[in-house]
Amino acid sequence: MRPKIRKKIRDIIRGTREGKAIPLFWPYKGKSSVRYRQLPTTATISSSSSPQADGAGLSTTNMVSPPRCCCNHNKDSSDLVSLKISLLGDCQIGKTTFLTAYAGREKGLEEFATTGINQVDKTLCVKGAHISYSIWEVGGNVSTVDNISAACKDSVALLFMFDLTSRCTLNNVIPWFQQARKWNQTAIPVIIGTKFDDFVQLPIDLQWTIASQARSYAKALNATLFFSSATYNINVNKIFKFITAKLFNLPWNLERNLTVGEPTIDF
Ligand SMILES: Nc1nc2c(ncn2[C@@H]2O[C@H](COP(=O)(O)OP(=O)(O)O)[C@@H](O)[C@H]2O)c(=O)[nH]1
Ligand SMILES: [Mg+2]
Repeated sequence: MRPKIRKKIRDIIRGTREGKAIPLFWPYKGKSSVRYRQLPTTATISSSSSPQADGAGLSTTNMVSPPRCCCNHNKDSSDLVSLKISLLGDCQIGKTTFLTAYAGREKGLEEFATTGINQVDKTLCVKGAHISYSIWEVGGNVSTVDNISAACKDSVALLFMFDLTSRCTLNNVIPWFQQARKWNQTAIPVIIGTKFDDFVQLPIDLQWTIASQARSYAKALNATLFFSSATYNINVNKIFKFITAKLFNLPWNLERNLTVGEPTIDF
């Protein structure tokens, strides 16, 4: 990676981590080292069983606390709130990397290959209460109705992911959304464009085109849109913070970012 690009990624990361508005425009000039990718499209998903609606009716007025733990771990688990969140999208778009960046260790790959579902738990403390996220990843290349329904049922949020450097994965957000909604009509929908670090190296007009399409999809599906990079930890924690704040009606404002060359946040 060129030193200039590395520096700009560092600037973005610094700005994003500190939660500041990023004062930088990213007019990437010169020849791009990143090519727009053609990834294999998702295996066709056939639907046969009858869908069920599901959701969660949670509300509280606490504020999301900083990552530092504030809980009494000797307490029993009666104050534990479990939240199931599902990641859906084509294969090779960065779901496992995103999951691992947020929650750490993943289950054995062998198990994932067999079941087509990767599930990781992460417990947070919010003002003394334990919140346990159970995050489910549906593997794009081995998706069956059974594992899509298993992941989507009871989820409080559905994260539809695509690779910002692969247009077909963005197009496939629509069929993923349609499949998931058969099993869960109430979960918070979030669209996540992954690999933002690669995306910002594409020509600016291409970035603009992809960002516009992603924003139209998000609007049409009534979803919140985030561009993220798991590799550089851009907008990973923020997505889970957004979901938590929305579920519990917490006083936390998400800032919209529509500047081309910066990690988009739109709602
Ligand atoms: N540049 C870049 N590559 C990424 C990022 N996230 C994942 N990748 C790469 O994308 C490929 C597929 O990632 P993986 O998490 O296995 O995708 P999955 O099949 O959707 O779970 C791997 O080579 C990752 O290293 C990212 O944020 N930036
Ligand atoms: Mg994976």
